[in-house]
Formats: sequence, C-alpha cells, structure tokens
Amino acid sequence: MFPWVLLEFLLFCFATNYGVEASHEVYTSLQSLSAVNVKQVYRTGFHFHLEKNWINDPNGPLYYKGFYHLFYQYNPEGAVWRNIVWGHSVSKDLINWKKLEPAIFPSKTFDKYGCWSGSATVLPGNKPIILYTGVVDENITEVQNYAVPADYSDPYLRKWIKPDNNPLIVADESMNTTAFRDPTTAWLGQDGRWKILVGGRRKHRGIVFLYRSRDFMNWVKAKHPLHSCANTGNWECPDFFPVSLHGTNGLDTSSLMEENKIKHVLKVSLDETRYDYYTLGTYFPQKDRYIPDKNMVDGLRGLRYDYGDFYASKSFFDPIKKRRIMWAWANESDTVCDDLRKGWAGIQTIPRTILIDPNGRQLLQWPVEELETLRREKVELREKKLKKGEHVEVKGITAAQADVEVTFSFHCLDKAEKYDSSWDEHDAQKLCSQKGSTVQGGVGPFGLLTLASHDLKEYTPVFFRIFKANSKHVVLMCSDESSSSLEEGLYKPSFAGFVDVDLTDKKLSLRSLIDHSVVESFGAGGKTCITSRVYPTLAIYENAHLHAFTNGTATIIIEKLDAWSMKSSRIMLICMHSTTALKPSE
Ligand code: DQQ
Repeated sequence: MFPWVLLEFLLFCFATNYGVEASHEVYTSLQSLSAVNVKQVYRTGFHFHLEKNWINDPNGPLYYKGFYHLFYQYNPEGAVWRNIVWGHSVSKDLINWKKLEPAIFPSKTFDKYGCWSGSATVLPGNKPIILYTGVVDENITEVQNYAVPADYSDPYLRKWIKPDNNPLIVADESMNTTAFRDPTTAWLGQDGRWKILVGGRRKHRGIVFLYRSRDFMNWVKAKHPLHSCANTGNWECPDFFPVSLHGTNGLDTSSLMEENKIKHVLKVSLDETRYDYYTLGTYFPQKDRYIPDKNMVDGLRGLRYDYGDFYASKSFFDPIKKRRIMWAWANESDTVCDDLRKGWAGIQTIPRTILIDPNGRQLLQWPVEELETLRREKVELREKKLKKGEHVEVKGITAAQADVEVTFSFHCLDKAEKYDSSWDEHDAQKLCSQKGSTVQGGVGPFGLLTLASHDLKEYTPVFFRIFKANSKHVVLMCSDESSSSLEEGLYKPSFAGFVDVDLTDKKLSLRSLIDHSVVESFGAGGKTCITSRVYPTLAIYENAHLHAFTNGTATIIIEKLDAWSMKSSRIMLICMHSTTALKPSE
C-alpha cells in the first residue's frame, strides 16, 4: 500500500483544507494513515479522548452496577470519520476511564454499513437496552435497532447481542430514509407505553418523530411528531428530558410530576450548523405533544448549550447522585491532515450537570463535581484592581492544564458602551469578531487570556463586554480563537454568546477549564458556555501562560480568583480485555 497511500496523503494535504469536519465525509483510503509522526502537543490531560483514531458523538451513557458507561462513535481504523462502531469505556467517577472492546459493530444486514448514534434505556429490573441507528446499504438507508447485554452479571457490560428480530423500526413511505436516526432514551408514559424520538426532516423541516411501544419490541409511529420546525434542516441526536423547577436534583427521563413542578427540554443537533440548540417547554403526556415556552425560539436563533465546538450532546440520569449529566463531542478544528498526522481526532467535553436556571428562561451547566479531584497546586488572587489595559499574570500553576474560577466586579456601569440596535442580537459571534479583546471598551473587555505565549503572539481570550441598551444592559461573552495559534489555515472563529444575567450585584463570574487544545468556559455560573479547540504553537506545556486583563475604561476588580494545576485523568487507553479486567471495587 505504502507509496500510493503516502502519495494520496500528500496530494490530499496540499490540495485541501477542511477546517470543520463535514457531515459524514468519507475518506476511503486515508484512514490507514493514522498515527503517522504522532504529535502529542495537543493531547488533552483530563478531557476524554483516545490514544489513536477518530471519535465523535457520545452515545448511550448509563450507570450500571458501580460503573458509568460511555459509548461513542469510533473509527477503530483511523483518524477520520469512517467504519463507525460503538466504542465503549467505563468509569467509576466520570473522570478516570478504562477502554473496553467496541460494544456494537457492523455485522448484520441491519447495520452492515454503520452503527450510528443512539441511546440507552434502563428497563425495570435494572436491564439496560440500547437503541441505535443501523445503516443498511450504500444509499445510507437508516433503521433503528436494539442491542442487549449478553451477561447482566457483568458490570462492564462487555458483550452486546443484536437479536435477529432487528430492525425494530423502519421508515414508512412518507419519510426520508437517509434522515431518520439517533433514537433517544425511552420514557414510560402513565398509559403503560414506552415512547422514543427519532430525528429527521421532511424537505427542509426538522422533525422529531415519536414512536410508542408496550413491549419495547413493537413500535408504532404516532400520527403527529412530538415537534417540528420549518427551515431548520435535519435534526440529529435529539434529547428530551424533564428538569425540576424546585430543588437541585436531576430527574429520571420517565419522571412526570405535576405540570407546575417540571419543564421539559428538547435539544436537537442541527446538521446544517453543527451546533446544539434547545427549547424549554411543556410536555402534554396525554396527547404526546410538546409546546415550547412563549419566548423560546426553535432552530438557528434559539438557545444553544454551548456557543463553541460542541455537538451531538447526550444526557442521562445518574441514579446514584440524582443528577442529569450531559456529554458532547468537541470536534477538532484543525485540518484533516493535522488529524492524520497526530493520529487521533475528537474529544468529549467534561461531563456537565444540567439544571434549570431559577429564572426559568434557560439551563445552567456545570462540570461534574468529580473533576475537582484532579485539582493540585492552587494560586489565589483577592481584591486585585485592574485599570485600563492592565494584565496580571496568574503564576504558579500549569497554565496549559488548569481549572480557573474567577469573580470580577465593577463599581458602576456608567461607562458601558452603547449597544447599537442595528446589531443582530442573534449574531454574538459577529460582534465578537468586530470587538475582540484588544478593542478598547467601557466596561470590558475583561476576562482571562488563556494559553498565552510569553510575548502574547498567541492567546485565546475568554472575556465579557458589557453594553448599555435602551432599558437594560447586554453582556457579551467571547472565546476568541483568532489569535490562538500562529499556524495558518486553521479554523479560528470568534465564538460568542450573550449572557442573560442580572447585574444588580455588579459581578460576573467565569470558570475556564484549560487543557492544551481545549478551553471550555462557563460564564455566570453556567448560563453561557463556550468550548474552543485551539492549537497553539508557542503557548504549549510550560510555555503557556495565564493572565487576567481588562481593556475598558472602567476599573475592574478581580474579587476572587482561584486557579489550580490539574492532574491528568487516568484514561486507560489500551483496550482492556476480559482477562485484564479490574474488579468493580477498584
Ligand atoms: N453522527 C452519527 C449520526 C449522527 C451524527 C454518525 C451526528 O448518527 O446523526 O457518526 O454527529
């Protein structure tokens, strides 16, 4: 194979630059070139990724007999999207992982061309079952299949069986068979029927089809989809779950408390933009209809889980700590050639707990508490004033692998810049690209310069800028990749979102998880989240620096900054075969 494949690799790399992974792009012969000249600089220390090869969507997370199980779309043969199987890893704490053999892989007529995304449901009697999309032919005809554990006494759930009565669900004549995928976790209605959603589209209308079953084997499509929206394109990886309006516990997917005690979340991944959008609304179980709340917007102009590199998220209910946890795929934003050179591609975000904001208008996301077990050396800053143009370096931690929590405060908002009503309130990213961290403002820009080189030729600033609109203040949060790397030809967007926050106490908080090639940030306690994948060439390892800064005329106070070096998580990358299995008590 050698000379031809190498030639093809070189031609490919010189001829093309694919900044963003296109949907289901197939690189037929390049896959075997993984791990050529492996570059380790961008390996993450505590974000889940594999030693080599490609991963994308998180699939079917679940808790079983002492272990959290994470499955993911995985190419066992290369660093590009192809040969997709369900990779499988287990953890006792959501942070340290052991890789197992793939759980589900193409082998039958009903999934010969691919085992695509899906979800797990734990049936009564503690019996997990997986629903996933099988691709049955070269035309990408999609069907919905199931798999069950071969041995329920194995807490690792190593072997999965795909029974012969698959597929369970095929599209009817009215449906588009190539846009019919990614079944959700099922919920059990009071009518004794299980319900699931499958994503898709009719022409350009995004749809979540609803199916019902009494026995989990025979599924009937409901006359009406649960929800749909014109001009939003294909809906992938839907997720539908309740959130409690009272208290801080997450809810099981089947929880149906009285209407005034819960809201439902419908999340869809829009194939056209490759971002995850959600609405909050009311689910009417008798009619199986979902109506988004009055101010919610479906599609491109709606709320996003994360305003950066974040797609195909999936949540599950953790019955042990009574919380809802969500994962997402943070895609590379370097080139396919870079991925082939480094030999691996794709990480999972840090798992986040999801709660509804007490204001009822949005969700709050926060890294799972277990992440804090990786915190090591700590540095603190208290009541440190920053005047216009000032930086303060946060020294004494490993700035390339760190967890930073900071609360900024300001005396008043008089100096806030005027918000121009002609700006598109749904295009925060455009505003951030015009008003970056070096563009002087009134209150802000202020925040952190992460992964900064000593001469500030490279840095990824994560910051706020406060504007004064007619009757309110508008807070912009940016994670700007435009100066993140000296390498040319990379995709370096100025990711941004607005923050719906009450500024009465004149404070804004920010948490950033910095991990070599990823900066995952949580603004105002998780109201607005932005994940950036970045590839610094100078700001690597001990040459990476961290600063707090302001570049506005108003003085900003770092009221409290705590930063920690982060220990690497143990991700046992090599496949754990049955003979080397560790005991569940370990
Ligand atoms: N990825 C899977 C599909 C899903 C898409 C294929 C979303 O099932 O729709 O790898 O990234």
